[in-house]
Amino acid sequence: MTRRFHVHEAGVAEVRERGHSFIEFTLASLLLIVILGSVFKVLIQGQDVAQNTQKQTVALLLARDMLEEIKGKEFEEPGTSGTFGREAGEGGRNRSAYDDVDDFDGYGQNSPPRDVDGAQLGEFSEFARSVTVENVDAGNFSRVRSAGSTPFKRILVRVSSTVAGEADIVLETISGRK
Ligand SMILES: [Ca+2]
Ligand SMILES: [Ca+2]
Repeated sequence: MTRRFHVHEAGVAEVRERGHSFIEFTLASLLLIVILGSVFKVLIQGQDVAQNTQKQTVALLLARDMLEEIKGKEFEEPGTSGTFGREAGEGGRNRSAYDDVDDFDGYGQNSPPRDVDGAQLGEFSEFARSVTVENVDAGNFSRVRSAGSTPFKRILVRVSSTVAGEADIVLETISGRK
């Protein structure tokens, strides 16, 4: 009897131990799922940040590319003074005939952006690029003056994403009559 009792005790102990093992295994599994969930979340967030940073860099390069192109032009139509806007033969999306900075005023909003000959840059279809040029006050560059009236022009290049909620990149510079 005594022996059988011991066997029974051992059996109960074994069942209890199995019960503990099962609970521990379940808890460990749940913990692992929670940890893996957090790890995946961090990885996905990291990927989003990296993609966003890459897009912002591309937008910045597109804006800088246009700004450099404009900065390489004359302050106003060669041989004139106080003129503003595109002259004859400088129309449309083809910028190859643009020779002064205000020729770019109102250029765009082009999505995708276009190269100097007006061809669409299809690989940047997620972006739109536009330009604004304004005469500004000689003593206060944030004050806009009528077109052609001052020796300073503010050039604004804006690159925006076609994806809603993403911030625009805006580059600005002041060009002065030399
Ligand atoms: Ca012009
Ligand atoms: Ca011109």
